[in-house]
Amino acid sequence: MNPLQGSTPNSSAPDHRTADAVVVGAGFAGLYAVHKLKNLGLKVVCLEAAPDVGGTWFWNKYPGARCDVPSLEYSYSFSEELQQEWTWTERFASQPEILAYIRHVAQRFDLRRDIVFSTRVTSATFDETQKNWTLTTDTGLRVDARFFIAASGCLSAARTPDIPGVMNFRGPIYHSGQWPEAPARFEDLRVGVVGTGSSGIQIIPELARVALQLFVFQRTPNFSVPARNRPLQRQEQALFKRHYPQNRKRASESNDGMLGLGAPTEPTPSVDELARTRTYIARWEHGGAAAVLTPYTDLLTDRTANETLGEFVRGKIRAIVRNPAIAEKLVPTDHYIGTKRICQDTGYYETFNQEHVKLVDIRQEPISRITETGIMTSHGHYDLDALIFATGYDAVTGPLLAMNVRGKGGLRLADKWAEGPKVYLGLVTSGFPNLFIVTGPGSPSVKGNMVHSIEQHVNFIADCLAHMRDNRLSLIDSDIEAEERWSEHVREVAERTLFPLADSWYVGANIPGKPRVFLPYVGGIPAYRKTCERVVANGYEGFHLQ
Ligand code: N01
Repeated sequence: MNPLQGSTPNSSAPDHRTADAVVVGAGFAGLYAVHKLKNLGLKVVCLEAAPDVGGTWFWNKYPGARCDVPSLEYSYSFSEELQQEWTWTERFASQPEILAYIRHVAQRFDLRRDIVFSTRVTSATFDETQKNWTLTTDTGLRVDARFFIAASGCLSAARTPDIPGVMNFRGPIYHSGQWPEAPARFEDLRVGVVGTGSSGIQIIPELARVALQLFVFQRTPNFSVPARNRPLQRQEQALFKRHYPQNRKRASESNDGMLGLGAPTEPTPSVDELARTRTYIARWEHGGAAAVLTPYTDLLTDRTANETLGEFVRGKIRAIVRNPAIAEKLVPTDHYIGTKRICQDTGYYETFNQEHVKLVDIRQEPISRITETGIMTSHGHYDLDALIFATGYDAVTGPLLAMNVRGKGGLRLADKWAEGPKVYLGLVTSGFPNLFIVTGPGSPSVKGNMVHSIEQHVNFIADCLAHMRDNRLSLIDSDIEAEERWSEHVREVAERTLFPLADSWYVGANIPGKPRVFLPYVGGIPAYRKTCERVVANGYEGFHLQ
């Protein structure tokens, strides 16, 4: 018998399936996992909560949703034909275009037949006797599989704050990360947006175009830089495609998996203030978060260096927003620039120069409750016809814990991670054999080009499964000490930077009670990849294979 294949006999019941691998999620990660594992000859079932493929790009249909990684790079590299045949229209792709691309991939590689849509996993339990995972779902479907590939995403557990009275509101309520299929209408309405992270900052300028009045309820201002999105010229796209493999390789050698403007080589003190400001201006004009954050080596490790850029961007905000009192409210002062995920916008700060847009600083006037007709703050009532929460996610660990995962001896993942996640290489957590997490905690994931990191992880997993098949191995777990050492390394690397200082979702600060642990690995994609390669070269060092 092939040791990778599940031992449970196939059931004829329509609500019970068996597979070699069950993949949860049909976004970029899940689709590629299905493709790779099928190519290994495995029987794969993919479970997806949404009615279609796309993952985050299915759910985030809000006005203005757009990627902040250049479209030519935010795409799969595994198929030269695919990357040659697809045409991107803009420098930074919009949500509809990315979703169309993902649908094309699903079609082109015939992946839909392996996906069960509109099916949310409610539990995942490891059976030590059978050496199988059993996943149950909200539709009654049960899947037994030897391998469980969690491709459930880092930013898929949307979070709506528990504000009193929210159920009473008579108008429509939206969450940016759970946007409905049916078109939402805001023309001539009085609209409230709660939250000014990346999502809110994209939604707000779009709504300002159509809403009668727009009220932005801001708790903490964020740094945002202009995207300077534009149509892609046919020639520049053709040139890029001509050198696609080389471009991908160069990108994989950068810390964030993107080409950008090249890796910085010198720290801020190596140039005088005038030269530095010129560089900051050039980067600001070039546009894109990555360009603004990467001219010098010490911007995310040294407070003084960071403040040179922070002050530059604060100056830009003050120059754009005409009312100085409003500008001051929009200027971030509670964190070092880039230590919370920096936002990328099109006309965000300019929006506040419009008469019908009002910034409500809810630190000065806290929201007391939501009423049938709007939001009540300590200062008064804001009449609203529609309400949008752009209030973020229980990031990275949230989607995994939501699946109610139980490993060996009935150990709950939630209990194992009560003090924070421990995941060897961000891929495997001990006590949960044959569970692979794609872009899990402790891997570069959200700190770079996600598609790049997804491909690297899925390739690692597929190679590992091939190795297991070839060596007649059926179980993989991580060594508890290797996992501890890796978690410690992830923490140490983060401590060398300014990242842990910010109250960001990177440390779980947005979720009450979530342990404060820096979740992604910030040692850079090349260093991470080399570690993975070394682990494999040393016979899967740090893993237990049986
Ligand atoms: O979520 P966020 P997001 N009352 O957590 C506020 C990716 N992404 O969906 O800072 C009032 O960043 C909260 O305020 P505060 C990207 O990685 C990428 O915007 O907690 N306000 C904050 O302002 C991004 O980082 C793209 O004080 C409340 C906001 O809600 C990640 O997704 C686009 C509140 C949440 O900001 C998440 O971004 C979109 C409350 N009770 C998203 N609770 C691109 O590629 C929370 N807030 C461009």
